[in-house]
Amino acid sequence: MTRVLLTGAGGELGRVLRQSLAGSYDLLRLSDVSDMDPAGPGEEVVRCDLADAEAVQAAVDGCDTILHLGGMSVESTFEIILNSNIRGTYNVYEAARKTRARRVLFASSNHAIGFHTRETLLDASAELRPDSIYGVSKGFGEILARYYFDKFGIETVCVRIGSCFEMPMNRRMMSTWLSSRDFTSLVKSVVAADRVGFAVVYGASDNEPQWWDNRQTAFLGWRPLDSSAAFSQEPHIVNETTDPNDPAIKFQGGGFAAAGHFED
Ligand code: NAI
Ligand code: 15L
Repeated sequence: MTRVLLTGAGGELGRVLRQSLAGSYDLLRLSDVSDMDPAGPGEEVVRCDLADAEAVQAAVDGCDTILHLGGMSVESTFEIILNSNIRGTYNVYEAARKTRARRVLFASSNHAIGFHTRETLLDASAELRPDSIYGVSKGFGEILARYYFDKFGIETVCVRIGSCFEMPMNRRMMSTWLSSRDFTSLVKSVVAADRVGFAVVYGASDNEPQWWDNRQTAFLGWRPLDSSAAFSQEPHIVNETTDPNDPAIKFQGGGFAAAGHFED
């Protein structure tokens, strides 16, 4: 039996997974604070604010696998990030511990390592260098996941998602782009693996140029099939002008690294 909870099911990637994972598991329970379509076959829909521990417990109960995508997905106020990403992720792990869930896929972000320069090839052991309070919250989620594995044996794969959109929107995304198809196959690999322990994988397609090395998670057997190269001749990619000293070009996090502090 594989009973899966998907948080953030009403968001962009949640909606992608709802469609692409349909029928793959015994149950796909969909949860979000925002509106979602009514449940279809094999689905349950549970509205819940991640900051509400009791509601999160009810959403997690009965699920062995959690795809934790819910939360603030860009830079914001500390208050919002605290409730959605920090408290919210803590609530998910506490509920997982109490219900003895087996495995979590944590939707981390490249912004947890966004202050590494583009000429640095990163692997799973790279130092966290968040480029924003949003990135800090993803680093928190990763270290929390580490703790829940070491102390309670709850497995996690932290997926440092690059840029999962229909196509790369700028030259930076030629390296960070992740197709929906590759994202789905990565999620399926994480759910299907016999054992994952605690692991960090970069969610990027088979792009050129590469900034990230996933050899440490070869055990997942995940092979991205798409590549940003298919978009290399798009006018918005060819014609983009870049200044190597611009922080948005220097750092992997791009505009997040270049931006000022959100609360200023
Ligand atoms: P999104 O913003 O479209 O979806 C996030 C969902 O989380 C929304 O439906 C929102 O209502 C829900 N949410 C926010 N706060 C909540 C709360 N307190 N309680 C319950 N639900 C709450 O973001 P997207 O693009 O779908 O991303 C999904 C996850 O993947 C996010 O955690 C994001 O940080 C991460 N990610 C996405 C990337 C991308 O390229 N789309 C890149 C890197 C990370
Ligand atoms: C993210 O973490 C965001 O959720 C997404 O909206 C994009 O900004 C992405 O990173 C990116 O770096 O392109």
